[in-house]
Order: sequence, then C-alpha cells, then structure tokens
Amino acid sequence: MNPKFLKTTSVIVLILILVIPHMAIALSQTTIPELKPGYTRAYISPILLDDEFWKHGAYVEDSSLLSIGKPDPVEFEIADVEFGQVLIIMSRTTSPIVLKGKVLGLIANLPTHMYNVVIAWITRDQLNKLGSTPGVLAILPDIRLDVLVNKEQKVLRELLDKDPVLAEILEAGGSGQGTHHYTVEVTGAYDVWTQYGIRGEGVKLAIIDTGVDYGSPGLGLEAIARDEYGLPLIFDASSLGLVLTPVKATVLTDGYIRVNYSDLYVFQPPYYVFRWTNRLYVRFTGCGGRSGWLTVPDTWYIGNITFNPSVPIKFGLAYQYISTSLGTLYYTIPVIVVDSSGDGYYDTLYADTTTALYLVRWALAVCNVTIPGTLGTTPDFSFADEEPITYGNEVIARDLDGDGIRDYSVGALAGYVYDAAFVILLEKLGTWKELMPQTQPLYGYSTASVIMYETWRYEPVAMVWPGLDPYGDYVVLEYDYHSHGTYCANTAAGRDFYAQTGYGARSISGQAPAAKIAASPALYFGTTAVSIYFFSGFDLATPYGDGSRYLWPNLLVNPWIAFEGYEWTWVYTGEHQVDITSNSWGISGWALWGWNTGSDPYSVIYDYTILTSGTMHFVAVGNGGPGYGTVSSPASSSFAIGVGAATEFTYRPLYGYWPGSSRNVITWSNRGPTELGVLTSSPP
Ligand SMILES: [Ca+2]
Ligand SMILES: [Ca+2]
Ligand SMILES: [Ca+2]
Repeated sequence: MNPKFLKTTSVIVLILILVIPHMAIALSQTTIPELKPGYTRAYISPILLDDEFWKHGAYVEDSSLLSIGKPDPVEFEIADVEFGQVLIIMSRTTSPIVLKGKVLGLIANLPTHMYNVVIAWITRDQLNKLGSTPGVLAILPDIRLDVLVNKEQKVLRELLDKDPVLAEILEAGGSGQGTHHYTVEVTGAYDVWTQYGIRGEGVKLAIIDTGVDYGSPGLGLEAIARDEYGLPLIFDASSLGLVLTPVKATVLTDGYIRVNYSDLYVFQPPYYVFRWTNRLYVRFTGCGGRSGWLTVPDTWYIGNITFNPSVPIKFGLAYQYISTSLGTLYYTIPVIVVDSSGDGYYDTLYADTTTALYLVRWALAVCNVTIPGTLGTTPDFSFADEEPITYGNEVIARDLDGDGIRDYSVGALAGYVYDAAFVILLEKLGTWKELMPQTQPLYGYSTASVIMYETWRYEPVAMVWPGLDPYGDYVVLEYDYHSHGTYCANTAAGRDFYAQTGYGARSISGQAPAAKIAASPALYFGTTAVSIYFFSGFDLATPYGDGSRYLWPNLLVNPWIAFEGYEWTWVYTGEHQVDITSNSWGISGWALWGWNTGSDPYSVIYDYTILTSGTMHFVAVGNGGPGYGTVSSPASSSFAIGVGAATEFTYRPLYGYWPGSSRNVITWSNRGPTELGVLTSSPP
C-alpha cells in the first residue's frame, strides 16, 4: 500500500472523528431531539405501586418529618379515597386533551426541550388507564418539599450532636472582628461592597422554599421584589396562605360589624375546606401539647376604618401552620377585606393580629415561651387597632415591646397565587356553598367535612390568580411554615440588622443586602417547578389571553379549557421576572432511582428555563457527601449552579471550643460529579 495514501486516509479519518461530534452538536441546535411516544405502556414508577404514596398523596420519605399533615380521617370523617399528585411525562407533541377522563385535575403543563411535564392529581384507580395512554411516556411521584427540608435539618443536627470526629475536623474559625458577620468576609462579599460599591442593587432574587416571612427583622417592606405593575413578586404556588372570606358582614351603627358564622367555611392547606362555627382554633404539639377553642362574639369592632358602605365587608379565617424546633403550631387568624378606595373592588385587608396572638400566647405557655409586651394578653376582637394592609404596604407584623423590631408576624399580602388545589375556582363557581354539609358542626368545624376530590369530577385546571381578590372572595397571606425559607432569604439578602451575637452587636446582613427578594412557598416539588417558570418569565397561555393581570372572569364561564383543544401551557413572555432563584433543597431519592443523570424531569426543567430566559437557578447539591458522584436533583441540571456547603463554625468559641479555620468544603456536602461527569459543586 502506498504509504502516502495510508497517511492521507488517517488524516481523513482523524478529520472525520474531529468533525462528526461538532456536526452532531450543530444539528442538535437546530433540530431539537424528541422522545417519540412509541411505548404501548408508559413507565410507571414503583413508588406509585406502594401504599405509602397514596396514604400521603405524594412521595414522603419519612412521614414523621411532615410539617403539614392530613387531618385525622376518623376525627374529621374524611372518606378514604386514595389520590395523589404525580408528574406525567408526555411527548412534546401530545396535547393534555389525551388526559381527559384520566385525571382528577391538571395543575400545570410545563414545556421543556425534551418532553412536557404535566403535574396532575390522580386517583390510584386512574394509574393504569393513564399508563396506556398514547403520548404518556412515564408517570412519576411528586414529592413533598417540607419532608426534604426537615430531613436535611435533622441529619445535620444529628451529625453535629453525635460525631466527635467531625467536631474535631470542623475546627472553629474566625476572630469575630469587624462590624459584620464573618461569612460576608469568607465569601468575599464584603470586599465587593467596599471596593466596587455593589451590594446587590437592581437584582431580584426569588427564594423558592418554605416561604419567606417578610416580618423578619432583616427583611421588611423594602426587601420585597416587585413586578412591572408594582405588585409584590410573592407567588404562593401551593395556595398555602389562601384565606377564603365567604361571610358578608352586616355593618352596625356603633363601629361594629355582625358576622353570621353559618356562612363561614375555612380552607385548611393543602386541600381541605371545612364548615366552621363561632370558634377560633389553636394547637401546639410541643412540651406535651396543648389545643383549644376560643368562642368569639357575633360582633367585631372596626372603629372608623375606611370602607365603601355599598360593598359588603367580608370575613374569614386564615389557618396557619408553623413548624418550630419545639413543636408545630396550628392556629386561626381572623381577617376582613374591604373596598377602601370606593371603586367597588376590594383592595385592603385587616388581620386581627392581637386576637390571634392571644391564641399563640396561650398555646406556647405550655413550653414556658416568653412573648414580650402586653399585646394579645386578652383577645380584643377588633380590627380597629390593626394596620390597613394593601398593595404597597404588605407586611403584617407587630412590634410587641416598642423597641422598633417586629416580634410577631402573620406574613405578607401575596401578589399572586396559583390555584393548585382548585379551591379558588370552586369558590368562584359557588361549589363550596352547595357542597357544605348543613348539619351543625361539632367542636368548631364540621365533622362532615368536604375535601377536594369530591368536587374534582370536572377535571379543573390550575390558574394564576391575584393575591387579593378584587371581588372579595379570598385573600392570600404568604408566610413561612417552617423558617427555612426566611433563613435562606436573610442569608442571601438580609438587610443591615444589628443584633447581639456572641461577639457583640453586629450586623447579620446577607451577602447582597440591597437585592430585592421574591418568594414562593411550596409544599410539593411539582409546584416549585411552576414557580421556576413563573419567576423565569413564563406565563400561562389560555384562550382568555396571557393572563398578565391574572383576572379570569371569562374563565368561570368555561374552566375546563385544557380538555377542549385550547393552548394551556406555560410560554416564555420574553422577559424574566427575577434574575436569580435560590433552591435550597433537592431530591436525593432520584439518585437511588437512577435518574440523576441531569436528564431527569426536574433537571430538564431547570435547564430549559435557564436557556430560554437567562434566569439563573442556584440549587443546593445536597448533604449526602463526601462520596464521589454525590449530587442530588435538580442540582444535577447541566446549567444550574450547584452550591455545596462549607462552614467556619465561628460559633464554636462561644461554647469553649478551640477557634481555628477550616475554609473547606464540609465533609457531608455533596460534591458531584453527576452521572454525565458534570461537576456542579461550587465550594466558596
Ligand atoms: Ca377599591
Ligand atoms: Ca386587634
Ligand atoms: Ca420588638
């Protein structure tokens, strides 16, 4: 053989080898690869074949870690129907119409470059039919976020409490000098502030987590990120803070209103509505537990608050859960909504924080918790002493001891709510009133409760609604059911707030104290995905328009649009709502199921929204380290920035341990790489 020819062939082969991968990449940019619906049966996750999933309505790794549980089915006489929230992975070309008759209700249809992720409520019986539907590629469990967050905290507590070797490795660092918390020096944030004068100005950051309590001393009204309408970018994706206000109060002549409790029903997250009576409820699980009912009068004082007399004042009860290190607090908060501007549309809410605080004081006394001041030592059944809450003044919090620092918060008025359990839709359709049992409730609530699945026969779809209903049917108070989200918000962008630390008075501001904070409390992983689309600048495309003001009067004429061939999907609007999202949680279980490749549905959702909108998602890599290949989804996304954990343990000298510096990735932090070999951990 001619040696020259051989050489030429080698060169050609080499060139081909070099060129082919590039060509493949070039092709993939123009022709989006698609999964074709070729299966006769979809892949059904084994988790959906397990009783546990249907018991909780979602994948729950450890039910003892649930922050928000189901009411006792025996006590509340809840029928034992098995239903749950699932992800239906569908071909990109298949319309959700094929799901007609096969789901209880559709929560979202989220497009990606690989497939559509549909989030839906289904019964256990519907699983099989759904699995053999053409276009359906896989059915996967949705996952409860609160359990993930609680598990993470429990593991960390146990590690630090029990492992002397770990304690030795993690030598304390930091002198505690200076006016700020040491962490802003560790990350270099302090240098950026002082050398470049940049403290996060003009940046919007969304905390997708357990909620953000803007009443926290380091946050407040000024920290709230706003959209182009000036509305707060507070998006309650799981309707956790939804307060129905069904009672039209009668205005009396002496500054009082009369409330007819036979019209009262209360939404209890995640998806229950109960008929109620003239009682407020409180329960605390810590220190042996304490629960009780407070009978309330028919009349409530409103003093001389401003309201339009031709529009009825409407009354309802908020039902909040707050999970603390001592135990979980459940309680109700009286709320009214009024039209104060006189245009016929509701615009202002009042929460009776002092009467609610009375319940909190009573319940927490079982743990000898000291609450400062005298507010709420007796219930006042009055809205006259409360601040009017409206857009522009959203934070509902009280300073109890007059030192200028808020001590008690019931949350903030949300800008938007996602009707993920269809409660608002059914309220608008008058369904609750029809379905509420007319028997006299025992205790404070009806024992013959109505729950969501009884009304799901029409397969409703979820929509974005305003946080304060202009028609007065509901209002949404966003709060943090856990504290994890508020902690993350303060760590990232808490304002300069001076507090007594072990090193003296010092600011505990976050890394970017001038950034604005958006928030989405979420209970299910599926609804965090909706938040990702919302904050990345996607909007719901419907036959009633793009919903940019999220008012849906026409929707009530025909709410079943997803099954009639209309477009019903999240579409990018061309401008993102926030610059950055923070996701301080992840799903380790997906690694065990072999789906941590970076092409699992959640990672794909993160990749797609980043590439489409330029919004950057920061995601915790997880606390399952230090092994090789440890990373949880969605940090395994190729384009999201995975964040590992490090610590200086500056608090250790406070407890008499040696100070010292570690400045390294902490042992339990995940490190990656993903199964694709992508390194996502970014240690400081
Ligand atoms: Ca008004
Ligand atoms: Ca009051
Ligand atoms: Ca105070």
